[in-house]
This record gives sequence, structure tokens and C-alpha cells, in this order.
Amino acid sequence: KPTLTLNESLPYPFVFRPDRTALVVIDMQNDFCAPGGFGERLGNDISSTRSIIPVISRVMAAARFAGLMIVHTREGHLPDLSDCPPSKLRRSRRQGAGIGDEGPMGRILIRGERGHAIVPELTPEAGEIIIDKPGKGAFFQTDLQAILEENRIEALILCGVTTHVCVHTTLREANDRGYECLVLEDATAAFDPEDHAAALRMIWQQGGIFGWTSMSEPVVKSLR
Ligand code: TIU
Repeated sequence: KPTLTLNESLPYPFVFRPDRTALVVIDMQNDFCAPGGFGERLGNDISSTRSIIPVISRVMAAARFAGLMIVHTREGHLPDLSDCPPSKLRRSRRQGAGIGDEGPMGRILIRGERGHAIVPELTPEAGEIIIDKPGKGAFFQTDLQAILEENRIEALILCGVTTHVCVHTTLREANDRGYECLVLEDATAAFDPEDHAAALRMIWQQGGIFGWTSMSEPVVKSLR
């Protein structure tokens, strides 16, 4: 399989093998992208997280076309909250968005509820991996690392929400596990654009201390 080079990435060209690369779509759930969900109840404007849905859709289509492994993650907890740290529960309640509380889309951030589901536009296809995670990072208390190793994956292309929280935590976990990471600037979002910009800068500074960033279009083009 050929090696692809993205000349447009920061801080320098990102080189990857499609057969050793996974697209990881992080937490594109109703709870972060739909009215009445966890994100909005925390006091955020969800227009930024909604705006990346069509961008991710294009990237996902290109990844499917090129045969990349696709991983979807969902943040959420068991109905009895046994996998939710008391600290996380306390802080969510204090903010008026208690994990497990009833909302317009069912219980907030609980597996199986409508709020927990991936937005309909980005529904996973058969054969794609879905990782249910209790934390911000996709590696903590999940099978993700074992699945990536089984598939001989060496590099991750990350998108989803939010840039500075679950995308960054997953990026950092992946770094410590030896994966090369590319984060898509226009296919990630935070509720506050300052958090988004700062989080992106943190990736490529110091010669790419956590990896690379790029706009989506060069990636889509390279996969065609
Ligand atoms: N998925 C994710 O980023 N979870 C969060 O709680 N993000 C916030 O920005 N709150």
C-alpha cells in the first residue's frame, strides 16, 4: 500500500499509510451536538459542535472509500452510574447537568439513551468499531488499544468533540502509547473558539509535541 504525504499539515508534512491508519471520530453524540443535551445544559452554545457534522461526514466518506479503519467513540455511563467517578458526578450536578438526570433526550450521558447516541448524520456503518468510554480519553477502561494492535494500526486521524477535552485527552493517551496523531482543525470543535484554537496550537508547537494538525480537505483529497 502506498504511503501518503500531507504537505499542508503543521508543523511539517504528515506521512501515513492508509492501511496502518485509523480515523477516530470522538463523541459526536446528541448529548454534545443536539439541543437539550449535556453540552448545552452545561451552559454551552452547541452551534460550533453541530457545524462540524458535514465536515466529518465528508472525511468519513473518504476514509470508507480508502478502506481506513473507522472508530467511533461515545462518552457515557452505565444506568446505575457504577462506572462514573463520584468526582465527575458531583461536578456535573453542580453545573446543572447531572449525569443520569432526566433530560429531553433521556437520562444525560447514559448508555442506551437517545442523548448518548451518535448524531444520525454520522451513524456508524456495519463493521466499524464503536468504543464506549466512561472517561474523556478513549483508551481509559476500553478495548481500544487491543483493537488497534490487532489491526496493526500505527497512526490515528482524530476528529470530533470537544477539541480541548475528549479529543485532547485521547490524543495524549495515544501519544504515550506510541501512535502518530493528526488532528483535523475543521473537523473538531469546542464550545468556546479560544479553547479550540489553544488546543490546536498545543499539538503542533515544539516541533509537533503531540503530532500534527491539518484542515480536512487535503486529507479527503489524499484518500481519493
Ligand atoms: N466529549 C467531550 O469532550 N466531553 C466533554 O465533557 N466535553 C466538554 O467540553 N465538556
